[in-house]
Order: sequence, then structure tokens, then C-alpha cells
Amino acid sequence: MAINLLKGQRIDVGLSQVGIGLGWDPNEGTGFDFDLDASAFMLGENKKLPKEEFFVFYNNPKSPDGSIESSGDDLTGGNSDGDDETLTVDLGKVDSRIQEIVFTVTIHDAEGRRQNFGQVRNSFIRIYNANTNEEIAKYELEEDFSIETAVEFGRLYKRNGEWKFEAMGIGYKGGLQYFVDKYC
Ligand SMILES: [Ca+2]
Ligand SMILES: [Ca+2]
Repeated sequence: MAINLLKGQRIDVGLSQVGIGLGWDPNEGTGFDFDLDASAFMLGENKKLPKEEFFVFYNNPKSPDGSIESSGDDLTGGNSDGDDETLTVDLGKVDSRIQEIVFTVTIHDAEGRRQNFGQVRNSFIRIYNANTNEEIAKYELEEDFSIETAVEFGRLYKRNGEWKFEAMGIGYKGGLQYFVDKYC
């Protein structure tokens, strides 16, 4: 059963393994392919990356502590009818400096290709418990962020040694560079 969290709603995830799934349908019309990207920013107490390698994205598919790993960069959405890109997170392995992990979804070269989420059919991002496959939260990008090109999906954050998830659901009209500027 899918649980759609309201913005700002928080839940405990404990020290489990979680997955971030990003899915969308390929472009069957004219124009460029849709290339959506799921990324993770692993932040210290100052809300910045302790070092660059804690930014997990298509050019850096694994974090230095081995806690986050990408399934790879899907360039078209043709990988699957479900999740086309997955980030797998093992919270037990997260570097002790990391206090927060922010997940984003962006459209590659959205400006050049003149694309937004509203054009990308069946696009979604979700977080689930990877041990039980139970879904924790999901956004329908096509519906919820139709005029946007980047979304801060949510964050895992540590409080008293426990990991919690907060659904953020903030849309932007920018690209991955916007988040890089914010967190690096
Ligand atoms: Ca991609
Ligand atoms: Ca797909």
C-alpha cells in the first residue's frame, strides 16, 4: 500500500535498508529522450558535504562509506515499468559525520531540451523499506510538479542515533547544479 506523506510529515525508519526508486515512461512523441536522475547529498552538521564524494549521482555511483549505491544512470526511462533508477541505502554503514541525506530528482538538460515533469508520463519518486519492500512515501512528479524540473524529494536525518524520514516535496525550475551549489 502506498502512503503519500504530507509535506513535512516525519516517520521513523530505524537502522534499516531503504531504497529510493525513480521511474518514468520513455518519450514516445517527438523531441529528446527524457533523462531523469536520482541523486543523494550526504551532509554533515553544517548542511554541507564533508567531501565531494558524498554527493552520489551518475558520475559517482557509490558513496565512500559504501552506504549508498546507485543502480546506474537510465538515459531514457526504458529500463523498467517500475523503478528505472534506484539508490540503495544501508543506514548501518553511513559515515558517522553524516547527519542528513537529501534526495533529489532532476531532469538532465531540462533547459536545453525544454522539458518539465508535466511532460514525463508516469513519473514518480518513492522511498521504501528495502527489507520489506513497504513503501514509505511517493510523489507523482507528473502530477505534483508539472511545471518544475527539479524536486527536493525528502531527507533522512539522524536524531539521537535514530534515522527518520521527512518528505520535503519542494519543486524548483532548475537543474542538478542548483543543489550542487546549495550543498557543496
Ligand atoms: Ca538518468
Ligand atoms: Ca520506465
